[in-house]
Parts: sequence; structure tokens; C-alpha cells
Amino acid sequence: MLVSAGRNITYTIDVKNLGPAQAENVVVTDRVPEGTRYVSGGKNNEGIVSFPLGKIAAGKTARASFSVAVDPSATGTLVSTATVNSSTADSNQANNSGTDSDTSIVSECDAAVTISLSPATAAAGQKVTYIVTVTNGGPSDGANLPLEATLPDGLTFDSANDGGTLKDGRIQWTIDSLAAGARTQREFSATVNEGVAAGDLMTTAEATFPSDPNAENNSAVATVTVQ
Ligand SMILES: [Ca+2]
Ligand SMILES: [Ca+2]
Repeated sequence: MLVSAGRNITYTIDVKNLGPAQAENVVVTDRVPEGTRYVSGGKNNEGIVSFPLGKIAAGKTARASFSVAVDPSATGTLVSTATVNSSTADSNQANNSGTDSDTSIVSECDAAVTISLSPATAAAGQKVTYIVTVTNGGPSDGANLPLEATLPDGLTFDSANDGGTLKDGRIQWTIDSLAAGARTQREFSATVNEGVAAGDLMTTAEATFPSDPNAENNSAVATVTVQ
């Protein structure tokens, strides 16, 4: 299964007593997986979660579960091994533990974009500066995040900071890293062409983050009015 960095995951452990006797003093233990922190369920003692399940009759199953929060920066896979012990003699020790090792951590980042410009009204030959602000609403830390802004007809690109380049009518950046909850800004400027008709020129800034849970706030528009 998949889990997003920064979100919680719940592990469920089923213990079946294959018999023939009732199992007494059954205790399940598990370890808080690397890359996560304990949230709830069982009793946590420095990363070892234990569940005193008491008695389990022959043929019956008891269930234990606990939740952990995946670190916003975690990557890779989560591994969790649960082990059961009982004071009753167990003829087969080989089946007393089980491992979940196929939970992959994915990135999920909620981009929120705004754009401002100055001046809002410009004449031919005048330079307009745009500031794009992008926030990572999480839950995951992001890396190598694409951000771009369209350059409308009537404006000529001047420059962009942080490695922004003009390609196919868009100023494009890659944000190396942006932690969950953090925000960053990129700036570019363009000059109003000679002979442009009076009216509004619109620029759209848009961020494309992985598994963005809310597409509504991924883009924003700024308008310069040509005199
Ligand atoms: Ca056993
Ligand atoms: Ca979003």
C-alpha cells in the first residue's frame, strides 16, 4: 500500500491461537517503524509498542492496532514486525511474528500560489515586476517542484531570479525543496512592447506539486493594464 509522508498510518495485528490449549498472558509487541513517530494504540515504551491481550481461547483471534505519523521528509518503504509471546507452551515458534514491508511512502504536497505585480498600470517601454509566492500546505516536504508563469503577448521577458528561464512562452523554475508549511517566492520582470494596444495583459502562475490534494489553489492570475 501507499502512505503519504506527513500522514498517519494504522497497523493492525491479528493473533490467532491455533490451539489446542488456551493461550495465557498473550503479549504482542511491535516497533515504531523507522521514519515514523508513535501516535496512539497499545503502550509505547521508547519505540516499542506492546499490547497485553490476556487470554486467547483455542481457535480464536485477538486484534491489536496502533497508529504512527510518517515524517514529512520520509521516503522509501516502512517495515513493521509484530511478535507474539505467551506464557503457554508454543509448539511452533516459527509463526510467532509477521512483517509488513510493502508500504511505500509517497509525496503529497498542496501547492497554494499567489502572484502580485508592480506597477499595475504601465506604458510601452516600462518594466513590470512580478512576484510569485508558493506555499507547500503539505502534508509532505516537497523536492524538485515545478513552478511556472505565462508571459503574455505584448511583454518581453527581461530576467528571473533563482534560475528561472523562459521556454515556450513560460518562465519556468524548479524549486529544489520546500518543507510542509513553508513558502517561497520567485520574481521575474518583463517590459511592455512598443505598439501594444491599451488593455489588460494577464499572467498566470501555476505550481505542479506531487499528488496535490487540492487543485483549486494551484494557480493565480495577475493583470497589468497597458495605458
Ligand atoms: Ca506459534
Ligand atoms: Ca493545491
